[in-house]
Amino acid sequence: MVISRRNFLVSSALLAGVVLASAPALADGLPPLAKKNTYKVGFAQSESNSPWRIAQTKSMQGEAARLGYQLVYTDAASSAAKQVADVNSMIAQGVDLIFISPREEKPLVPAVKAAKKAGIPVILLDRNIDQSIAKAGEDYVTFIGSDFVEEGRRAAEWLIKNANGRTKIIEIEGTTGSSPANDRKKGFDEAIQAAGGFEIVASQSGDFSRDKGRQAAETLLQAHPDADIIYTHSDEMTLGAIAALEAAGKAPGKDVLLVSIDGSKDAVQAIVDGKLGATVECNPRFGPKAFETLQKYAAGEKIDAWVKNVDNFYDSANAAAEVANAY
Ligand code: GYE
Repeated sequence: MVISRRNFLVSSALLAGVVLASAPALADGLPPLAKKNTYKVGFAQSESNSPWRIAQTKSMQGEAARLGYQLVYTDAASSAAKQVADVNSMIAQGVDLIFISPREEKPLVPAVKAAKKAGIPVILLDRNIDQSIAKAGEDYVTFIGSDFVEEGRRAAEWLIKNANGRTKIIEIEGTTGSSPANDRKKGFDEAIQAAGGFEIVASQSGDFSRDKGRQAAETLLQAHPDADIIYTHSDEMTLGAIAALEAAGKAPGKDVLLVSIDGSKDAVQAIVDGKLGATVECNPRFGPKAFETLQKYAAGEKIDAWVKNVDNFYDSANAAAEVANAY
């Protein structure tokens, strides 16, 4: 087929029109979201390896179903590269908005920017991305989640009051490069240093997983047999550390004091059983707040850069009463 000059010009203009329609003039602003009765929304989950993740996914799916919205759900199976591909496929499917729980702070930044470029607003859930290269209100609408620095600080404050002469701490960190691992370390380490009298004898990642937490605890307990405190950044890793202690013939809660973060049912039960000292809740129930934020955004309301979740706290004073309410 021979394309005439006129046809060529018309089709170029059409093409330009199409490109403009799918990528509105955003300049520095965020992509708008039309007010509609129903939406097709993406949720790019990072992994499903803990009760925390499962509770979060359930809360998102439950609220989407309640509202009658279509939810395109993906599970990155602990791979930041897969999560980037998942977001790109949601962009290709033309969803109205994408919720992302970014596994790590840096690798998800290009995916967030690609969504903006395609005219799709992004709301970050539970973990943040690197604030030196991406910003709420510019690259994404907002971050909904807990104050992880505060969570680490609360764990330290409980420990400072309840250590009873114990001083040598093993710290088991979350996923390297994730915002909760960075911030829970910062909050805890700073408060412990300020209190004085404690020593963090080793600090190593357990990737927020029960089995890797168990392995890290096993290795670090061998290298530091005199450690008498274990702080981990998540309950799954704490449950792994409890298993490692028991395998080494030590009594968790007595020989070694444990303090944790997340507030899962198994961890609250471990407090009732006297094996775990305390756990700072990290609230995983995002659904209602996530979709309410979407609706506010569509209505043109101003959204704060950080929509904070409120966290509970469990120790021997309330664990028995609260275990039924924990996730
Ligand atoms: O604490 C941990 C999970 O990102 C805040 O991720 C979340 C953390 C949660 O794997 O257990």
